[in-house]
Amino acid sequence: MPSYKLTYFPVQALGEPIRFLLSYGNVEFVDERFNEEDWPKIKPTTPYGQVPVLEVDGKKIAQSTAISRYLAKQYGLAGKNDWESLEIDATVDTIHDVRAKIAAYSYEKNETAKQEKLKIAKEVVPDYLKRLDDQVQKNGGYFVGGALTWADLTFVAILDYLNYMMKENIIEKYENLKQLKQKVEEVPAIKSWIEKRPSTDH
Ligand SMILES: N[C@@H](CCC(=O)N[C@@H](CS)C(=O)NCC(=O)O)C(=O)O
Repeated sequence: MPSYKLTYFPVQALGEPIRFLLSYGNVEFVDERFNEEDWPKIKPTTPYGQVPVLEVDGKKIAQSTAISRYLAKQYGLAGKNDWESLEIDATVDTIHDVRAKIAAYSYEKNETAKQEKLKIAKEVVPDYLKRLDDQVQKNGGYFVGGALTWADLTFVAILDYLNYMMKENIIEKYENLKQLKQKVEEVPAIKSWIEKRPSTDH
């Protein structure tokens, strides 16, 4: 069994899909959360100047989606064939497109630009969510193939972050997405991770 260490800010955000996956895989991992003020020291030690970074037997790797896909393959969460894997990738890319729209608004410092970006997010995000909700309905309660995949884990893992940035529960109106969240959170390994993880608002 390899040794795993995940390095990230002390929040869920982009670290959480990886933490969900490692928990699902029932592997031990060091959940290294550094304080904001230590980031300038850590940044040069990362592959691309960003986190999350996973160390696997001491080898460092960046990019949360690539890491999630790698772990998902090992835990049987990457689809039953290449087509399903492709559908999972497309879903995860879409989830990150939603995140990018919301983050553009949330991280904007200029008040005028911020209001404009909020307007865009409020137009675009519900459209994406409606489509994602329909997708879950058509696929037997999961995003792809009627079974749990890393697309489901990714969505539920970053939902608190999305809600925090939008200052609302973005899936309130989407019954299938709400059921998906409940289902993922009831997976025993995920449930016990959520119970034991440090409590943060996003
Ligand atoms: N595409 C990358 C994005 C990583 C990213 O944006 N990391 C942010 C934190 S969420 C970061 O390291 N920010 C500090 C910096 O860029 O100096 C991934 O998915 O891992």
